[in-house]
Amino acid sequence: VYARVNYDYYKYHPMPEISDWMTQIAKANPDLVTIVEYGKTYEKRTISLLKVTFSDSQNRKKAIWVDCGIHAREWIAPAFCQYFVRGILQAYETDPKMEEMMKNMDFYVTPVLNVDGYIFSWTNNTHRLWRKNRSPGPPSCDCYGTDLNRNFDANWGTIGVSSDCCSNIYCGTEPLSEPEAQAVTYFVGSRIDDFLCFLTIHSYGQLLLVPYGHPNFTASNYDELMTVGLAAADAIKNVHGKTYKVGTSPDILYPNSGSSRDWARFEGIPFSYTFELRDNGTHGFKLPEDQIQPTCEEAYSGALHIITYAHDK
Ligand code: ING
Ligand code: ZN
Repeated sequence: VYARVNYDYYKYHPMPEISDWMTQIAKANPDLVTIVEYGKTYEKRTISLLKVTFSDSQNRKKAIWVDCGIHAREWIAPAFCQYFVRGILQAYETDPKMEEMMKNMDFYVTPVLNVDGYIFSWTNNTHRLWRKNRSPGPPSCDCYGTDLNRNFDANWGTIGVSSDCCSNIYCGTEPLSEPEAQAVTYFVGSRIDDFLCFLTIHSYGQLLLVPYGHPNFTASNYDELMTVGLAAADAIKNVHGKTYKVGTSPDILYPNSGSSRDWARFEGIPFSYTFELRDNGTHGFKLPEDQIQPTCEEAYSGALHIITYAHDK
């Protein structure tokens, strides 16, 4: 049985409160939830995820990946990951389909991947819109931070990036120069064949992006990714009427390289998507707290559509 913890899911929380929440939810649900520490940030903080699964089962399971907070300022994303974990735990109690999925699959959820950046974005209002991690640039450059979603080993450095370490889309000195990108790559890579879904959560723009960000590459299952993505967008719309666009980033906005989504698909994970949550630019990264609940509700519905499709296939 799922034991709830006292937490306001409809407010933004600083990192220590999110870490406490992780500890509490694991402690309260020892048969369902464990904390896995799988990396260190540049500033030597621990990167942790919650593994959610029905733990009696002995057989080798499939797996689902969800990460939030790869970009510091996108505060709605960590809020979503926490809502998502509570959601699947609650559904496990009441919904036979979720029980079945939790018996067959491990859910790996990282509430905050870019821990240093997230903390920095909370330190004072001047840093609220920080995006990157907090590693210093090369000796020739005085700025801080690499864009972690340009640092993965997927056509690294080729398009939609900057080599200027002061840029918000600085891709780093080489693929996986950043410990946060390494942590995801090595953890997911260690059981790559088990993963059915790789969902990486951002804001804002109300988009579901499919691989690839590089216009010269097309995913072998592009048609299926689009069909499933469009159905997920329908599921999202059915909750509060919000429209999400579905497509590759070059088709919808502009190309990019080195994203975790593209890396995951190149490695063979079939259902790899970037979620860009609310809104469409009215509030942007500073999404008001009264929109946390509806945003999470609709995105949960979209994510569950993709996960259920992948499970049933
Ligand atoms: N957007 C993502 C980024 O890494 C993206 C994904 C890429 C969107 C290219 C559109 C075009 O830039 C955000 N908001 O971080
Ligand atoms: Zn982002």
